Formats: sequence, structure tokens, C-alpha cells
Amino acid sequence: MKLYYMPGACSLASHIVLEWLGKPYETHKLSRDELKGPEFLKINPLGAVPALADGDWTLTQNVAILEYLAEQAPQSKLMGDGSARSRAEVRRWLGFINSDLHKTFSLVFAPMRFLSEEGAQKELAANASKLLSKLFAQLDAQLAGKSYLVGADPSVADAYLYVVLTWAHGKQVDLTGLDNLAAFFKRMQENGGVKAARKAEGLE
Ligand SMILES: N[C@@H](CCC(=O)N[C@@H](CS)C(=O)NCC(=O)O)C(=O)O
Repeated sequence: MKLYYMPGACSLASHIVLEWLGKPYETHKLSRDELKGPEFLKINPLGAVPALADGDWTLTQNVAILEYLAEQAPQSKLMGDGSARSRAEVRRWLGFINSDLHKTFSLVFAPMRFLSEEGAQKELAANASKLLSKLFAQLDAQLAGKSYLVGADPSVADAYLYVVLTWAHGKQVDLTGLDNLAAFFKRMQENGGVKAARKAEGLE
């Protein structure tokens, strides 16, 4: 399998899970220019990472890739503890992180995509950042008394949560008082797969 990624982007979640799987894999690092270049647009017409090639087949979309990777090791806890409810819980948090958090980050990272006037862009980014604080508070509540989002073991949703938390730190999203999230972040920073993926992406 080959993962197309940009350092520190959402593709880092799949990179972490590939490390957790412990099977051989390849990576292809993309620059911003290559992301929108003709070669990669054939792989993902959106010009976005992640993309995962498996033989002659390529998959895009974070959530689909993360779940596909988890299915490579059905005996693992990457999609929960094996029960339908636990799998559904992992999907719940994957959906929350992908559709609510990740999309809101787009407004913080690139408000100029949505508005042309500089003052309006600043207002949009500031309001989006406030919304992110509220969304992260829900994740903090979910982590109360738990090491990971669903159960005692890390799932693919935790890998994705770790990545959006690195963005929150980079963009100074207010996470004051979200102590469960802070402990989660520390735990993940110490995880072997997280460390290996970060090192491979040149983030250490
Ligand atoms: N819906 C897509 C979004 C992927 C996405 O937003 N990727 C970002 C990096 S985190 C990207 O490549 N952005 C480049 C761009 O949109 O120009 C998914 O979940 O895979």
C-alpha cells in the first residue's frame, strides 16, 4: 500500500494507523504544487491528501481510508472492541472530526477561499476558531475517565483527533480547561506509531 501525504496534514492520521498495523507500506510526499498538478489530480481530482493506493486501486477520503486500513487487521481494536455499537461509536467520532472539526478548520486556515475582504476574513477565522473551541469541548467531555475516544484502546478516530489537535495548537485555538484532551494529546505524543509517523514526515 502507498499513502500520498503532505507533512502534518490530515493524511498523518492514516500514516499513524499504517504504523500501528506494523505491515510494510510506502509513502509518497507531495508538495502544495504537486497536490494540484496533473499527475496527482488523476489520483484525486480534488487535489487533496490523503490518497491510498492498494495495487491498481486508489482510495480517497480520510474516513474511508482509515476504515479500510482498520479492516486490514480485523482482530485489532482499530474500529472498536468488535461489537456493532463500538464500531458505530468509532464512526460517530470519525464523522464528527471529519465533518464538523476538519471543515471548520478550513475557515481558520484559508478564510480567503470564502471571502475577499481582509477584515471579513479575520472575522470569519476568529468565529470559526470560537466554534472549534466548542467542538473540542465535546471531545473533552467524551474523553472524561477514558484514555481514548471509544474504550481502552486507540482506534482510527484517535489518530484523526490527534492530528486536528496539532492544528489547534498551531492555530492557537483556545483549549483552556480541556484537561482530558490535554492528557489525551500527551498520551498520543508518547505513542510509538505516532512518533514513527511524525519522524517519517519530518515533524520531530
Ligand atoms: N474530504 C477530504 C478532505 C481532505 C483535505 O481537506 N485534505 C487537505 C489536507 S488536511 C488538503 O489536501 N487540502 C488541499 C486543498 O484543499 O487544496 C477528506 O476527508 O479526505
